[in-house]
Amino acid sequence: MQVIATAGHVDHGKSALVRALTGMEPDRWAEERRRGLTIDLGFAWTKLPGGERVAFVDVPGHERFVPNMLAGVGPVPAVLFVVAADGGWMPQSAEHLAAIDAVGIRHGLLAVTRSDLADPGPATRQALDRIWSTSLGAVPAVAVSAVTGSGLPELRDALSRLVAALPVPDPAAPVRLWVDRAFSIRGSGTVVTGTLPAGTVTAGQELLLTPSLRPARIRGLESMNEPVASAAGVARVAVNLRGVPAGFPARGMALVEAGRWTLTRLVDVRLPSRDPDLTLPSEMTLSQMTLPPEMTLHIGSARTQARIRLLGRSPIARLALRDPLPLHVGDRVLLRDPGSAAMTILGATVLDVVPPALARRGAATAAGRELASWPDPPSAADLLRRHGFLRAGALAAMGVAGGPGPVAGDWLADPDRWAGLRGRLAEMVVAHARRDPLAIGMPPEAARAALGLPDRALVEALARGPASSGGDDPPSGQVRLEDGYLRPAGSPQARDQVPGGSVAGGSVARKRPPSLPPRTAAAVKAILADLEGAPFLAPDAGRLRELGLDSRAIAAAARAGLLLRVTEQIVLAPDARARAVRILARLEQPFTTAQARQALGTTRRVAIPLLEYLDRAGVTQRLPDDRRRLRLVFHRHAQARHHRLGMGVHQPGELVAVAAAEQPHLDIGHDGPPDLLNAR
Ligand SMILES: Nc1nc2c(ncn2[C@@H]2O[C@H](COP(=O)(O)OP(=O)(O)O)[C@@H](O)[C@H]2O)c(=O)[nH]1
Ligand SMILES: [Mg+2]
Repeated sequence: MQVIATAGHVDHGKSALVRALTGMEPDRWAEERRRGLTIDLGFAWTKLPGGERVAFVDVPGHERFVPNMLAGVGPVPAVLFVVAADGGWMPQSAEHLAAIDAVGIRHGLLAVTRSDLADPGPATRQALDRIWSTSLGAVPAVAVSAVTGSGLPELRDALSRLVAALPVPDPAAPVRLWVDRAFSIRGSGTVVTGTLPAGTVTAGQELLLTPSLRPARIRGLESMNEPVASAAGVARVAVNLRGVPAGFPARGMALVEAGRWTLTRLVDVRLPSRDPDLTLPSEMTLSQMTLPPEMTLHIGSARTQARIRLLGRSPIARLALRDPLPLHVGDRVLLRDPGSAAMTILGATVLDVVPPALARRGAATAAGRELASWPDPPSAADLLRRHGFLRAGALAAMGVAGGPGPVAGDWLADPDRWAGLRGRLAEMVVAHARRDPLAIGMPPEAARAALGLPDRALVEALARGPASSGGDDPPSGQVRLEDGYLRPAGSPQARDQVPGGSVAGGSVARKRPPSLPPRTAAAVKAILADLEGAPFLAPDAGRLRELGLDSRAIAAAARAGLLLRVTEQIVLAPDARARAVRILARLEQPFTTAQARQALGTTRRVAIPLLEYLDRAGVTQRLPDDRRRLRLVFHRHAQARHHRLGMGVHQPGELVAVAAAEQPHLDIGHDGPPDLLNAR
């Protein structure tokens, strides 16, 4: 199916022609029929000789009803341009043609009507000459009479050829159905009609009604008065909506698919660099022409007011819309100045539907220069260059396909911007580490804010580096992300300075520890040597002071996985916890503090905080009588592994030992119980 709109001056025979072609009455209103004047859009359809079905949107020709005409022409792919043989080229002939050109309609046909009243030759030549230089280009012309019927078979054949040559739109394209009529039917409820230019609507589908974004489910669907389960554009459709009160929908609203359009009040557009208004000399440029500060913007069946700001001396303008519209990059919008003496109709191409603010001095001029160099329509690369970062979903909602793969999550990045940021992040992290060597590293959130990035995941992706980085570190130095902090990659690693054997194996070895200043690393080495023979005799305050291990240094060493910090002042080797669990598992359960202290070979000064630490970690359970027992704890991974290995029955202690030994180091001094253990 195809949809064709009529166009042409009032009283030139548009409605009569549609009536003759379809046998249907396009003038729907009693007032229209009484006055013999089309006021609003009319709809009629027929089958062409080739079997193709075609619907006509019959528009009013009178200058007072140009907005209605634009609502009808907005979404259609082709026009039937009508000129009366006895009337010739008239003001609304010119205005309609300018509108068609502004919308960018490329397919059409000229019908010279009332050819029973005058020689159609002069009017045909006049019209073809005008049409030729517009988006319609060269069109076939047919002389007809709606009264005698002469020329009608030829016109039908020409329409058949026109329809056959029209492009078939993508049935998977995003749905945007501009409402041109809304009414309610007793028993059915709210109905809206429109020309579906592309995509598919289906009964049961949920769409959103703009600008409110009110959800509206399709209860039923008709195309040309016949119920259908679905309709693919191009089609005339009547949609029965559920969830929308009668009287709510109106012309200019649109039914759209969620997530596939950008509802916006601000757009950057390209104006024609030459004014198509035929009343101005054609060599006059926009910069010489004074645009009114405000014009009426039309797209589809919608119209709203647009404040216009030219960006520098370019043909680029920023439009601030009174009402939000569902738009895509590449959309054609029409700007009209109803107040001007000389009619002004401009077609503009939407270049950006979420344009960035123009805050800096000179930003407008720079933006104008940049956008003027963009192709029509702009590509994903153009938009990414402007925005730096866009979510894949946002780009899709702009109607822009393609683009590079995401750099993090669903974030797309401009390749140049991305490369530059990697260098800046490295510099920042190095500077941060130099300022504060004991710091755990730079929080990614701080880096995100400093780089002005929209999401921390981008910082983390920058730190991970390009997937295919060669063996050599770039000279600027790279960054690594460890334990949730950013550190320079090239810095010496504290762990290398500690005897390998004294560092706990397993879980700690999986992580790359951050660098510690040499003094702290040496102190840790000394502590671990002290603990070699008596693993639960924690160094006392004097020893810590002597080694220069203040609470900051202890915290840094604990984060690096080199020490287990039981409390601020009680530190053990990182494997102390797993060792303690193994020892306590051998005791009869429950056990007293004294029994535990004895088995661990330590003092009350260490035993009590250590047991409390194990309580918090969910390893031990303190009973009301102050005794403790090991909890029956299943670590998810341990449990999974047991199942995988087909292990049979286990003693509670054994399971706990497996679970606890598999825990990565937990510094739970401040944060309470960790969530890594799952008590059952
Ligand atoms: N003689 C003659 N009259 C026509 C023809 N087509 C339309 N008319 C008359 O011209 C007038 C305007 O026609 P109408 O279809 O309403 O024009 P519209 O304003 O372009 O829709 C009406 O009185 C029609 O009867 C035609 O081919 N021959
Ligand atoms: Mg009419």
